[in-house]
Order: sequence, then C-alpha cells, then structure tokens
Amino acid sequence: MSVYDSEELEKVVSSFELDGKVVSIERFGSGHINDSFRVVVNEGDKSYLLQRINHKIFPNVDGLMDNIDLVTTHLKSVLKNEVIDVDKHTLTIIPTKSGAKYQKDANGDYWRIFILLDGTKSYDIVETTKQAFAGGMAFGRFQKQLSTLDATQLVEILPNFHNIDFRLSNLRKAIEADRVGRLAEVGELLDYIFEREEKMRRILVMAQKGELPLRITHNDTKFNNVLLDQEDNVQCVIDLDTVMPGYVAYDFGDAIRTIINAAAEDEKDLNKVVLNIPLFQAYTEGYFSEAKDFLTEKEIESLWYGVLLLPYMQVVRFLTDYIDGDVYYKVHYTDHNLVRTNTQLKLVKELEGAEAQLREILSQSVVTPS
Ligand code: GN1
Ligand code: MG
Repeated sequence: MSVYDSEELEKVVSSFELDGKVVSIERFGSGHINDSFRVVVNEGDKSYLLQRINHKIFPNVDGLMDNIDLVTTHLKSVLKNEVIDVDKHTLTIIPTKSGAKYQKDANGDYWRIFILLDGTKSYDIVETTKQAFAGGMAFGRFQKQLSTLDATQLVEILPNFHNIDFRLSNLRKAIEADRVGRLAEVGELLDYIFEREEKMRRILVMAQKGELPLRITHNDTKFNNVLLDQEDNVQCVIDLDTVMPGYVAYDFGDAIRTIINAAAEDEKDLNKVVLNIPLFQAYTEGYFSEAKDFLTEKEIESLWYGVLLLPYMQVVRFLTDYIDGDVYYKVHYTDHNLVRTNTQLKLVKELEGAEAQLREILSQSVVTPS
C-alpha cells in the first residue's frame, strides 16, 4: 500500500474546492484498488472522501471520471422527484478549483474528491435480513434508474471485465509464464477451475444468442458498496468506477457472493464459509421488489448462472494475481490472494451443493409480491 506524508495529502486537497479548512486527513475504507482517505473540515456539515485513483488499473482517468459524472448527474435528475436531499442518495464529485474532475500531482498520481456520507453504515458481512433486503432494493433500483440513461454514452472503462473467457485466458497466460514460481503450489485448484469452464460460460452463451439485453450495470456489487442509514434503510450506492454496459446477472451474482457467505471474503477457516440462506432470500426479494418490472424472462433465468459465476470468477482472478506475484489487488500478507482464492472456491462448492434449494427460492421470490 502506498504511503503518503500529510504534507503531500494537504497539498493535493488544497487544489479542491472544499467548504471549510482541513482539520484532518485519515486512511479510510477497505477497497482493494484505490487508496481512500477521510478529510474532515472545520465548517459546514460535510466530510470528504479523497481517493488516489489506481491508474495502473484505470488508465483512462478522463473516461472514468466522465462515466461517474454522467451516472451521478443522471441519478440526481431521477432522484430529485423522489427525495429531498439528493446529494445524500448518490455520490457527488467535488471539482478542483479550476473546475476539473480530478487533480494530477507532481508524482503523476491522480486524485479525486467526493462528498463523504457521514452517519451511514456499510457492512463487509451482512448481519440481518433487513440489511440484505435493503441491499437488494439498492442495486435493483440502481439498475432501474439507469435504464433510462443511454448506455452508448458510457466508456467501457475496463473491457471484458466480467467476461469469463477473458479471465480464464489471463489465468492460462499466468500459468504459462509462472513469473514468481508459485505454480507448483496451486495444482489441484487448476483442475477444479478448468473442469467447470463450460458450465460457467452460460451467461456468455445466452448473450451470444442475443437473449440478454445489455444494460448499465454497477459491476462491483459487493455489499459494502451500499450505504445504509442508521435504521438500515437504503441510502446510497457507492464505488461507481466500474459502472458500464453489462448483464444484470453479473451484478446479482456479485452481490449474492458477499451476502450469502457467512464469513469474510478472505476467511482462512473454511469451516466458517457456509451459506446464510435467509439472507439470500431477503436480498432476492429486495431486488425483485425493484427490478421485477424491467427484467425479461431470460434475464431472470440468467440470475442463477450469475450466482455461480461471480464467486468462480473471483477464484480465477485472485488465483491469477497470486500466480502473477500480487500485481493487481492490494494484499495484506504473503498468501493473501491464495487465501481469497480458497475462500471463494469453498463458496462455489457450497453454492453448487445448495443449487436446488436456492433456485427454488429464486423462482418463488419472483412470483411472490414483496
Ligand atoms: C475490487 O474496489 P474494490 O476493492 O471494491 C475489484 C472487484 C472485485 C473486488 C473483490 C476494479 O473491488 O472487481 O470484485 O475487488 N475491482 C476492480 O473484493 O478490479
Ligand atoms: Mg471497486
């Protein structure tokens, strides 16, 4: 993780248009990609979220910020008919003093600031069915609100992001190169992954047949990317870096991956990686309460494939990064990516074991009004 001294950070912050004098700047959040800081000012009722954009991963910073601007402007225009304080329900970009959406510093790093929504809660592990239901509503509503934005205006900021063929091809390249000599440790995992290759291509196959509409999706629907208010009602969807055209099943599956797992994404004790099925049901009901009207039958059919695919895709991605020598995700200890791989793999196995039960809940939730 990069280290910054406070002078550097203050200098960066001073190029933005903030309401008040900066009192403190502290590390914030648990993202694997960008570096985040909370900036507190001495006036007004706002704090700010300062982020260093990881431009190795997002080389098109202009496209990235233009996407977020388009999306948040659209969401605000929809929200203004529904809520009083629009800025509490979607991200707000704070421009620099010269009116830009980000600031480049002398080291070539890119920085941006959003309003930080104080008084909200986010969860790495979901605790109650109320939270899970709210998460389902949040992402269902997000997709619904963006269904009226022209998808061709958005840049495909990370091409092939959820394309499993692309992810498996990257894994094969990593295996071939074996850059840091870790391949010997991962043999059995590879058998497991490649045995499931065809099964995990179902969404791609449906899409290739023209059965799935391309919509604007979030593409990083981890549960901690939903902010809930103090009473655990939906407040705001955050982390809009990967918003781009995609299939709804990807968002559904990635959310379920974090909701249904009773343990953390990187839990070392695999006995703790078990399914919390009531949370699955609650999320699904929350999601359908918002999304039922616009989803097609084929999209509804694809949701289950997303549930299996997204944890599997994380297995492939974490393992690729482990073999490559940890060049993509932040890691907090040597084997972190391997631990993440094993945790997600255990989750895929659990999901496969509960397939009949989970699919039954899915089809019940779509017909039951919530
Ligand atoms: C990364 O930004 P963050 O940490 O929420 C990753 C996601 C993964 C996630 C796994 C741009 O998200 O795709 O699902 O880690 N983001 C990118 O926790 O690769
Ligand atoms: Mg992210």
